[in-house]
Amino acid sequence: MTKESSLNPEQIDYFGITNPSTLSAATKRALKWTRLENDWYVQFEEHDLQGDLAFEEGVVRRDPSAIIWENGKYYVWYSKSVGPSQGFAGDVEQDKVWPWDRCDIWFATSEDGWHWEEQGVAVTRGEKGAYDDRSVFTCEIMKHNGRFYLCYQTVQSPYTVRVQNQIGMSWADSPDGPWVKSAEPILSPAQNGIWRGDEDNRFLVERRGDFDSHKVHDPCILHYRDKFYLYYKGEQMGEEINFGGRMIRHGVAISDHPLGPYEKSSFNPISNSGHEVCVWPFGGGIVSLITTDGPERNTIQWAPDGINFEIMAHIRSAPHAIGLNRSIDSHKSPVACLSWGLTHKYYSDDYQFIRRFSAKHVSHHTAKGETAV
Ligand code: AAL
Repeated sequence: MTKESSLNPEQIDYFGITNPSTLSAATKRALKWTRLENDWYVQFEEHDLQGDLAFEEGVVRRDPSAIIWENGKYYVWYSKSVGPSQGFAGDVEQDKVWPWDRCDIWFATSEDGWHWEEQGVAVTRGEKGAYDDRSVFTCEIMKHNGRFYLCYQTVQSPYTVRVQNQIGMSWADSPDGPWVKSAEPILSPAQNGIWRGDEDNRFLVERRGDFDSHKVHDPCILHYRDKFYLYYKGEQMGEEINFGGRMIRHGVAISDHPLGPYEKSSFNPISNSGHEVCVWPFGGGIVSLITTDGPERNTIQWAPDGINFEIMAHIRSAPHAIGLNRSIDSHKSPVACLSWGLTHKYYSDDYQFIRRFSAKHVSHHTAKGETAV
């Protein structure tokens, strides 16, 4: 606890304290703030795109990958499906249960990042009986040593409530493909939860198991410290609501080779808040934008070792499912790589479309004609 005697005149002046001998609980907390500079703050805006990625009636385009610059243009990959979703009440063998069910991974290119041309399908669902026969979706791109790696979520049919989601991978020597698929998933849920009964209900459990006992989602691989760090979102069997949001956590799995095998870190979970994974290298460590769920939602965090994250900034809000612009040098400043990229927006529960975000660093608040110091 801060003692009044330990306060110096600068602190009293900076925090505008009326009487140092009667500090409120809020002021005692403020005196413990470790970061007073603004280098990690951003404010976001969202904008419509032009061309093939603009909203299209009856079509789902969502969860854009990172953007990369190749062959004189930007490339992005994303989940694409058509038609409305029926949910889980009907025949899950025949129906489309979610907008991200019955997806393939498509790609588009753009010279200016505003006007996009859809180029076609990159990775399709597998043959009947394969681990990815129902949907391939929510992908991320990595270029390493001249080769392109797409990792993505996979589901095997039937898409029941209790079905597990895994992570698959394809690779190619050109961003235009052709893509070669891994024969097996590169990451699977922990197998240590136990369902209660046979009802297709994900909230009924004997034991929850690890934070990723039900689904592994939102993969993103970064080449870091001579290894490959696969960051992902875990969903747990018997998930609960906590702090007004879903109980979503992040983990990391590490490999010597982009194709794996990936070993889950013993430190998992490495975040107890967040949703879609959004990570980039900076300052010798890894930055993570934590959105949507958990008590630490709307924060920007940094881990000097890629694993032990601390909160660097609380921000007002953040776009969903960000596809970062990897052509920006993320080492320039903590939030440089957020200057623009892609996101998705819900037109309705059935249809989502891809948009562009921009973000600016917040360093002053001035009126028109007023000068900041
Ligand atoms: C997204 C991601 C994953 C989920 C679904 C599609 O926001 O977290 O991709 O499976 O929603």
